[in-house]
Amino acid sequence: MSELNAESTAFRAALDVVRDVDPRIADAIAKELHDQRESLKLIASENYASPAVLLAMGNWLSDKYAEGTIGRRFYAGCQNVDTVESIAVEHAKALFDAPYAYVQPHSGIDANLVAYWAILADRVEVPYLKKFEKRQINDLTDAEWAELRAAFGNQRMLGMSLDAGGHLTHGFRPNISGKMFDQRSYGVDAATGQIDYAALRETAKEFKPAVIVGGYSAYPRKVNFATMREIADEVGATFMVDMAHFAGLVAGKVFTGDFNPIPHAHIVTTTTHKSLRGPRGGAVFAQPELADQVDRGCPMVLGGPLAHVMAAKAIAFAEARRPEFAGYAQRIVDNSQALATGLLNRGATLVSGGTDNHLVLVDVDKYGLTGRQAEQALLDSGIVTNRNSIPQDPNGAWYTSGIRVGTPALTSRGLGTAEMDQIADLMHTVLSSTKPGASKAKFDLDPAIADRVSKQANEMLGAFPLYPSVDLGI
Ligand code: DSN
Repeated sequence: MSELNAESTAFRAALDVVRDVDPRIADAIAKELHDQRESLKLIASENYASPAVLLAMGNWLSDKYAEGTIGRRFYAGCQNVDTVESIAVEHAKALFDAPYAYVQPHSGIDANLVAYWAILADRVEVPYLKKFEKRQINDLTDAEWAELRAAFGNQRMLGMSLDAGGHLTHGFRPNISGKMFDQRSYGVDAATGQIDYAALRETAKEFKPAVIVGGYSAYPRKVNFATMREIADEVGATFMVDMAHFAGLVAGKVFTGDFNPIPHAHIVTTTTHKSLRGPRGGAVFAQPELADQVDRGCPMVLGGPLAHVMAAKAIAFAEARRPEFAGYAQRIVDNSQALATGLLNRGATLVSGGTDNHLVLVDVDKYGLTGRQAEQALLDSGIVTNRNSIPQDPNGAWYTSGIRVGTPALTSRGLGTAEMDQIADLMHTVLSSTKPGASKAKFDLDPAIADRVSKQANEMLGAFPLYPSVDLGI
């Protein structure tokens, strides 16, 4: 028998150790790899992290509490966590050419909360309440907190509307940001489906927000962050960008100049697991004047940092600094555009008519379907997508009228533009063969068609093995 490579040996050994305690967990982990290998994954926010990223997470760094910041912890014995966090920060700053990075957030929501707190704390300290100027915000009494909350006064946020592609954490009620802030939305131009910067400027002038949030989770176009910063400056707002979805495109230098948020925003948040291909987690980048406030993220907003995940973030940032990552980032967009072209050629309607980034938003109302019906019909045919609102969505946020598809994961797997055209064909076949049913969730799709598409999708995937270096031997 030939010798196993390092990745197979490592994952097999890890599963054996886990199996000794509860085989069901080892089986579920192994089955997840099997299921991912079989799945045509078009979820725009998912990806496949490298074996090095995955392996960096399974170790005793997980056992250490390290609240605080590098070299200034609330616990003793954090020297190795300091090393790991320092290296992650070093790679993050170099990767994004950012003056400051904070790599502790556990998720994108956490990163946004850290940023919101930092923005509010920064804005209140000097301009609003002279008497608190010299105080640490953490040392205030309850009475002073009450006074401070009243003094914050302008807690207005201007963010992208949900149906235009904004995210719940950009000031919407199901998220705490919708309670912290009085939110107003900017949207897209009805004709172009693209951000209407003139309307955004007018809304900003009238609403006078403390914070303008750029970024999205379902907008298929580039955003001009230079213009948004100009607008923020005109109204005295802090400009924050949530680049969770497109961080990999910034890291890979596909989004540069006016479209790179780092030089234009006061503060930028991200997740690390989407187009960036890292572990699940978040990070914050900021201009130096906000750094002290961001550093208070833990324990102000976050629980103890996950040192094992910070180790994996360091590996992911290091991988993204390699020259080949730029090629990967460009292929994500090439694939997305090929998928868009393939769908358009077959008669689909796309929000904004195409894409500049990693995602495509299909208007399935044009197929006579709700997003819910389309999502399930595609899933039944072996194609994993998610339903999403589209601008002025007639079906609301639950059923929706859109399907969001993204290419970061399949690009990691090695699929290219020819396969994207085939996928467009498979998607169009399913969507045009599906008939709406008695409710917004029910539909009718000939099982023979679903079966045929599923087999074709699987055949295509067979040529692009996922984690080819990992053989679990089962
Ligand atoms: N869940 C992510 C997405 O799918 O866009 C954002 O939170």
